[in-house]
Amino acid sequence: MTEQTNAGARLEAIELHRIEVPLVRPFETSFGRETVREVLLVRVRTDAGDGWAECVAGREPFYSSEYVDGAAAVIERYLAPALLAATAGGGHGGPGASPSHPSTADGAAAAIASVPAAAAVGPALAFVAGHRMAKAALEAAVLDAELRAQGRSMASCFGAVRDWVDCGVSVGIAPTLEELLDEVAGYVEQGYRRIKLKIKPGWDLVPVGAVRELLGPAGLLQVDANTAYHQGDIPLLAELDRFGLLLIEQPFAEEDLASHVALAAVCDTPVCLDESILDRTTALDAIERGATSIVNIKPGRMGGYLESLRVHEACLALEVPVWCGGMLETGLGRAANVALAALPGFLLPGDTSASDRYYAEDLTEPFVLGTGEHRGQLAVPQGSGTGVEVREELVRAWASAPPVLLR
Ligand code: OSB
Ligand code: MG
Repeated sequence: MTEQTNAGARLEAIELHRIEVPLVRPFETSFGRETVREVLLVRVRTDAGDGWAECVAGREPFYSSEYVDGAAAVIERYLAPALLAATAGGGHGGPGASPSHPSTADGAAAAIASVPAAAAVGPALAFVAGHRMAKAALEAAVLDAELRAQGRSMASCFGAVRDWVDCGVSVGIAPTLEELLDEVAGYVEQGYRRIKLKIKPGWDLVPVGAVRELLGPAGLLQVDANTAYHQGDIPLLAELDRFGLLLIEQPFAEEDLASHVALAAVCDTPVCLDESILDRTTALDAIERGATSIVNIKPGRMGGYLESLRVHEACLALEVPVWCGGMLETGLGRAANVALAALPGFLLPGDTSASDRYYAEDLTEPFVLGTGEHRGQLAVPQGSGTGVEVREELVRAWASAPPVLLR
C-alpha cells in the first residue's frame, strides 16, 4: 500500500466500555436463557479519528468458551498492549503486516489490502491463542476508524452487491407451543422472510411440525440445536426431513465433525455448521469432509470481518452458500453484519433482524424492516465506517462498570 493510505491511522488509545441492555423478551436456547445482554464495547482513538465496535462474547461461556469478562481481561492484559506497541512506530500496515492472500483477482484480498491498518491487527495479535471474539472487536474498531478516515462504507470496502438484505429471525425455545406459535405469527406479520427455531431434545419434532403448519409449505424455515444432540440422535434428526427445512444448524458438539458427516449422509436436510467454523481453514476442512454444505458466517466467532471475507470468498469459489449469523448485536455490530450480508455469496436470509426484535431502544439509530418491495429486508448502511453513530449518552447511562482506558 502507498504511504498515503497508511498515514493517518496511528492508534493512540483503546477504551473498553461495558454496558447492560435489557432484552424485550427472554431468549432461550439449548445452552441457556438470557434476559439481558452484557456488551463489551471497544473504542479506538487514532490520529485520524475514532472507531467503535462491539464484542459478541456472551455474559457466560455457554455458546462459546469466550465470555465478556474473559474478553475484557485478554484485551487489557495482552491484546491492547500488543496492538498499541505494534503501531507505536507510526501507522499500521508495514511490510510484515501485508494480507495473507495477496492476489487482487481475489475480492477478499483486494478488500483487505485496501485497509492496511485493520489488516495489521490480526497478525499483531496472532501470538495469543484463540480469543477470536476479543480480537474481532479490536479489528472491527480499527476498521471503523480507518474507513471513516477514508470516507468509505463497510459495504463498499467488503464488496457489497446489494443495497437491501433479506432478514430472518431466530426464535427461542418457548414455555409452551401456544406461545411459540404466537411469537412466530408476530414475526411473520412483521415481514421476516425466514424463521429459525431453536431446538433441543424434547423440543424438536412437535414445535417444528406446528410452525411448518402455521407457515405453510412455502415458508422458509430452519432449525438450530446449538450442539444439544449426540450421534445416537441421528435417526430422530433425520425425521426433520419431512418438514422441508432450509437447513439444520449445528446439532452436535463443536469438535464433533464426524457426527455431522454421519447425519449429512442419511438426511436430505442440509447440515450447516456454526460453532465448529473458526476460520477459513476449518470451513474448507468441514466442507471437504461433508460435515457442512452451508456455512453460518459470524465475524466474532471467526476472529473478524476480514477473516469472514476470506471464508465468504472460499465458499463462493466452491459454490457453498453462506448466511450471516447473529449474536444479539446492538445496532453497532448489526450495521457491520448487514454490510457483510450484502456480499454475493450470502444466498440465504441472515439472523439480521430489526433492532426491536431484541431491544426497545438501540445503542445506535435503530434498524427497521423495510416496507413494500423491501418488506422483510434491512437497508445496508451507506455512511462511512459502520455508517451508524454510537449514542454516547446511552453508553454512559447503560454502563455496568467504569470504562477502562489503555494507551
Ligand atoms: O447459534 O446462532 C446462534 C444467539 C447467541 C448465540 C448463538 C446463536 C444466537 C442466535 C441469535 O441464534 C441470532 C440473533 O438473532 O442475533
Ligand atoms: Mg447457531
